[in-house]
Amino acid sequence: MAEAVRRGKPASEASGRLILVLGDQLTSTLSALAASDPARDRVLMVEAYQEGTYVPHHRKKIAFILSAMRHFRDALTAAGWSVDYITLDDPDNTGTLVGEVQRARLRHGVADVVATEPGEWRLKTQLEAAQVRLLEDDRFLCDHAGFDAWAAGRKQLRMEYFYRDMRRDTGLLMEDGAPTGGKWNFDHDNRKPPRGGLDVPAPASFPPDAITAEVLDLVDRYFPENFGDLRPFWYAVTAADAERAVDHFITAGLPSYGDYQDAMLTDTPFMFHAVIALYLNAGLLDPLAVCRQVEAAYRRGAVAINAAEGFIRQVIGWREYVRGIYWRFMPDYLTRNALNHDRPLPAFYWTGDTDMACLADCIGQTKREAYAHHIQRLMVTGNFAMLAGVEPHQVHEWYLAVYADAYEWVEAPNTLGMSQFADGGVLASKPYAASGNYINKMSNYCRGCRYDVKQRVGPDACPFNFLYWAFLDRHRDRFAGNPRMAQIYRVWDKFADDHQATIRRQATHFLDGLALPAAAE
Ligand code: FAD
Ligand code: DLZ
Ligand code: SF4
Repeated sequence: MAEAVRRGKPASEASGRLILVLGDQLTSTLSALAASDPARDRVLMVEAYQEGTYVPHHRKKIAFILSAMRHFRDALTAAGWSVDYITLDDPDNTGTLVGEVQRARLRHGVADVVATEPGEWRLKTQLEAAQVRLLEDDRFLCDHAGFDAWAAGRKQLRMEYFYRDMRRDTGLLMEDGAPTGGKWNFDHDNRKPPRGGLDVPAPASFPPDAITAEVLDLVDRYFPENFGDLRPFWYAVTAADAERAVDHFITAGLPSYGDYQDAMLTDTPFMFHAVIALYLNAGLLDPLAVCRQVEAAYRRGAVAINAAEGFIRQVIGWREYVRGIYWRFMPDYLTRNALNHDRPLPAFYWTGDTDMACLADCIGQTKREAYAHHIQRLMVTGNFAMLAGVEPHQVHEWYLAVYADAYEWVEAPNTLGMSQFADGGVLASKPYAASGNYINKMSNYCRGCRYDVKQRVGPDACPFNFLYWAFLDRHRDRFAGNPRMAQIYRVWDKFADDHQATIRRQATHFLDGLALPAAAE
């Protein structure tokens, strides 16, 4: 990494270079632009068919990226840059980023191509092989060297300690070197179950303009087989509108963000969440600026400390931490399968067609909106895949495809590490496995479900229940010695032998009966 980054030359030594700007690099201060000169150098942006299909990205996600790219092209042009913008339907478009870099080199007689490093190992190796010089991505608060220095010599890379250092570094919610409110973490206040009559705001939405309308037609034509509903399309596609979405969140969602961070309600996809990860990750928002706005809301008394701290922890803590983990452990991270899971992903992940109400709701909204909030991703779809023993790489590809905010640097550690325990405990000290009881406590899903969350076995038993116990039983050798799991194994050990046998049998029968996607059958 550092090798590739160091190869960047200062602008004064270069002339007439090409600057490749990727679909998630829509930031006017991007390192590759800052190191170049609009009077001499030329920007290259490419709508690449391959980038939309190497996993079947959600159609809303593709439309978001392409429309935001086109708006960014216009902003660059207005700022004096020459931009080669290759559209998806350009008859000469080779369909790949590297193919378009080579064509642009020939077109302009330029060998020197520079880019800010991509957020995916796959693309980084492709660009390096094509002799594209990569500059460090300085849109993050913690660079690669900073993360490595933090990680060096530690046995365990726990997010909480990383987060405290980020608070000290940024000064966010700090008073004379101590955390505001006397505690680093107010997570204990952030686990309220949902209650009836909650007034949940809708996220800010933006009607498609002419550029977006054209992109929607293009996506319809080029990606008919991809996952998800394209319309209605309501995302922001410019930095200015993304900032409006932040303002809206701070007024409407943030006051209840902390309290109901883990709560889930049927047909209420966004709860009090910010719905800004797609904008942050595409470069339309600056993470530190957003956190400073949230801190300011706390300081003027508009929101409580548990809301402000909870939000800031996600952005300067988790977001930066998972990026550090990704680059530190790639490329082998992607192949990890510590629990040796090997089942194919069930077909209903692509359709939402299941009797399990919690999964049907989370997958249904994912299809419609390319969005689910953290607890839905972790404790419903992720939890089920792990309890069912699904091969983690298939789970990873699903998450990478279906969410508008998904790029590998952030998606893979969350999926493989946090939700599937496939990294063997790099990220989490114990698996996020839970029975139906957790889902029942944190949502109203079970009330409308064909299964009975109170039953462990039998024809009406909630599948999360018998799958949970069968999972713990299967992985006893790995987890029974974990002090945080000892109590739960004591409960299992008190079950009668025939009850344990019934649980095992029902889990196997249920999993063997799950429909698989056509290709896996
Ligand atoms: P909010 O809940 O409002 O949080 C505010 C911001 O904090 C988010 O916008 C995001 O930038 C950041 N954040 C919160 N949690 C995390 C986290 N665990 N890791 C990194 N950033 C975080 N997030 C992605 O941005 N892209 C992904 O591809 C992605 N895949 C995930 C896969 C799984 C299995 C899980 C369990 C989580 C994943 N997350 C991912 C983290 C989290 O679910 C999303 O960031 C969040 O749901 C985005 O919605 P929001 O903007 O409303 O977030
Ligand atoms: C995800 C995506 C999609 C769907 N399309 C494009 C594209 O047409 N052009 C482009 O430059 N980038 C696209 N991307 C983002 C990349 O696939 C990749 O995920 C990120 O650039 C990694 O940082
Ligand atoms: Fe999900 Fe089980 Fe509740 Fe049904 S009963 S909604 S399957 S947790």
